[in-house]
Amino acid sequence: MKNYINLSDIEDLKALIHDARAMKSNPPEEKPGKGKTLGMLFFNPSLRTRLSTEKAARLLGMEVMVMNADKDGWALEFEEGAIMNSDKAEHIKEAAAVLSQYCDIIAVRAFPGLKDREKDETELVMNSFKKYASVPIVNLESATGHPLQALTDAITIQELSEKYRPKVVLTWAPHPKALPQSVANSFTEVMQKMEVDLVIANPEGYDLDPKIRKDVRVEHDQEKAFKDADIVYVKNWSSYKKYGQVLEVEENWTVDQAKLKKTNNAKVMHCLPVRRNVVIADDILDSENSIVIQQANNRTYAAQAVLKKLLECSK
Ligand code: AN0
Ligand code: CP
Repeated sequence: MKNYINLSDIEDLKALIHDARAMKSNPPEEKPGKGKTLGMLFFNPSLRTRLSTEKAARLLGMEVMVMNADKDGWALEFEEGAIMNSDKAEHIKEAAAVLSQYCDIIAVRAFPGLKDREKDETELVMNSFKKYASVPIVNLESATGHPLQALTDAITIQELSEKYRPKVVLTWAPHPKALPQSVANSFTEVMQKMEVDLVIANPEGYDLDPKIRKDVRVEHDQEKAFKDADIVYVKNWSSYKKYGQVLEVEENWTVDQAKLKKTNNAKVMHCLPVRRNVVIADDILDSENSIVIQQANNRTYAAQAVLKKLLECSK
């Protein structure tokens, strides 16, 4: 593994999940990150990603530097050949090269603009760091994906898989703001690599990118999708078709206990942060059905497995 930008950077998902779970149950003594530095750049807010990745790096013995790049750094120019006489003070060419002098791994969070689909799909920020840095790049959630979250979700589902092939439903839920499709995309991708029966439930107009969905069953009736589900993964995303828009939805898609009745007493997951009683009702989040805290805890071990792999591969 040279970078961790997409799920396709994982060569052996089973082995990575196994390694993460082994480090969770039996914290290793050795510090493969001793003398190495992780630099993290955030162009957007974060609680879990920032702190779990820092914790993971420290568990490996690494030093950590974090920067709120949007607030504290120079505004970056990404365009090749730009005449920089306006508001952008520094080009990514210098920024990424300089960071590579200080860091052994660079991790970046950069959400989509959600205005121009083609532009977002070029993953300009992540790919520019990859192009101009000389050290591995980790995606902390980009325009189209959140692979550390997806690895976490795969670990969490494997921890509670009593069944050989659980039924997993990824359901859209309401949210007042336009959110990226990144979490839903990466979750869909990682579930396609696991032994699960995946169904995606979303209102009309909210179908995810067909290049990512492939042949996964999409249901526009949430109640029907929930039947006999073992795991319900709740997440909002803005429309892919009417790109970045929050569309009018008539039915109630908030997930509550009444809706879980149709399921096989499903465990409920969400990447967090979650808006209570808009996305998921209190009666689930405060119940035994919710595993969102266990899920968030696994962020540390997912990041630890990825950073360890990158350290090994860049030796
Ligand atoms: C972000 C999103 O939906 O992509 C981050 C989730 C991990 N969520 C919000 O902005 C609320
Ligand atoms: N799930 C997740 O990525 O949370 P943060 O946005 O708080 O990092």
